[in-house]
Amino acid sequence: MHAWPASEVPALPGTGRDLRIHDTATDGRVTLTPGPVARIYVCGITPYDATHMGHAATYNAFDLVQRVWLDTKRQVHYVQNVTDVDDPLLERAVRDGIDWTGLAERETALFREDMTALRMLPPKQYIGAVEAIPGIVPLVERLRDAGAAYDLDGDVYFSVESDPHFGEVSHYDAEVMRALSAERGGDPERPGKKNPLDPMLWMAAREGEPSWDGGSLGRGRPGWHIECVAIALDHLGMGFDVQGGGSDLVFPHHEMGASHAQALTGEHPFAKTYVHAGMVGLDGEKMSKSKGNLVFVSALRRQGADPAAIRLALLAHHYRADWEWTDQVLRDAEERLANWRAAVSRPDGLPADALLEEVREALADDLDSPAALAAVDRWAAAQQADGGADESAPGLVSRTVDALLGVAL
Ligand code: 5CA
Ligand code: ZN
Repeated sequence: MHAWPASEVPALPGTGRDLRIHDTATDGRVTLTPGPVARIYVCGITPYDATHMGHAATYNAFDLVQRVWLDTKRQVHYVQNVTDVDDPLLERAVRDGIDWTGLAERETALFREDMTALRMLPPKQYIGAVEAIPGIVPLVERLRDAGAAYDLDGDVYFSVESDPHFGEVSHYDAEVMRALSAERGGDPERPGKKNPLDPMLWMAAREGEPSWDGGSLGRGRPGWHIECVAIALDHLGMGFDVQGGGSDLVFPHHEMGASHAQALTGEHPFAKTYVHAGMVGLDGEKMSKSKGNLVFVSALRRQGADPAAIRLALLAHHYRADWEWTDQVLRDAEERLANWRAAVSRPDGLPADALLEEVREALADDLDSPAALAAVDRWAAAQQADGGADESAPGLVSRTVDALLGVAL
């Protein structure tokens, strides 16, 4: 699959700081010190509906991670998937009486447009589950041959007991795992499984559903977690720097993915750091396609919202917080954007070198984007009140905001 066009990241004077970020697996803060090429995998959308503000908030968090890395003069190898075949997508296509491939293509195209408008950096590889199938099949065969997977009426399950590190991403107890597994695509009640938590690696072809040649596995389609593992191992390898997603992916998705990869390779860890963004809600509930309580990025754009304001609305919340979308959030962001634009449109201004360092420090401190916005607010207010004679200041502020926050003034 192709990704979307990259917006240019302006160069800034000096060098950024190493990112200190919350790691789910150790439940503590770690300082990331990747090599010259930082490696990140972020779980992509299941394209059966348009990008909502919750998705956008999660992708914004991982865009900031990359911007901090770029500012430390590292390159970034970013990989993202598209879950373009899965139960919810197939169910939606049946409900709406449309072809599932057309639905996936349409929503993925809209996602690309939204990401471009929001100036999210594109992944180097953007890979669909369907195109990953030829790489997934041999991995499942290997797991089965190693005794880490077993057959149940033609479906193939992963045995969580095959990974001694199982549980070390989420640290949830068995009861919580069981409840989350049932809620998020697992089938803990199915009889015949070795462990109720065991997730499916390969689903035998079902009547009326798409299926692919699975070699010795028979016709079928891949499970969800092995999809991301196959793509990440193919392009990034074991021990990449960050796996990212929303907090709803901690269990089972990222726990199971880590165990699949660790059982496959005998190496640990799959990702060095697991980073999770909070959930965006609407009217007291998590925004989700299945609940239908959604505010779409594309709808806001159609209504005339400036993408830069949408992005500022995301940045006004700390990435780990759970927060609620309201119309006021966008109005506040629009006001902030207008203030910033007015401040940088003056021909000269207050020196901004200290501001650059404040923004750098705020982002390095667990991506504290609200603190970064507050620093720019202070500069803009002082600039409007007193002005200054530094001709390079407005340009430096624009470049800082563009390079580090992805906002074009
Ligand atoms: N295709 C899988 C990942 S492999 C998936 O979870 N797709 S998704 O479309 O449901 O979500 C895409 C990304 O947005 C995931 O990282 C998910 O954690 C995140 N996300 C979904 N809903 C919200 C929300 N309400 N708030 C914040 N992030 C969300
Ligand atoms: Zn994933």
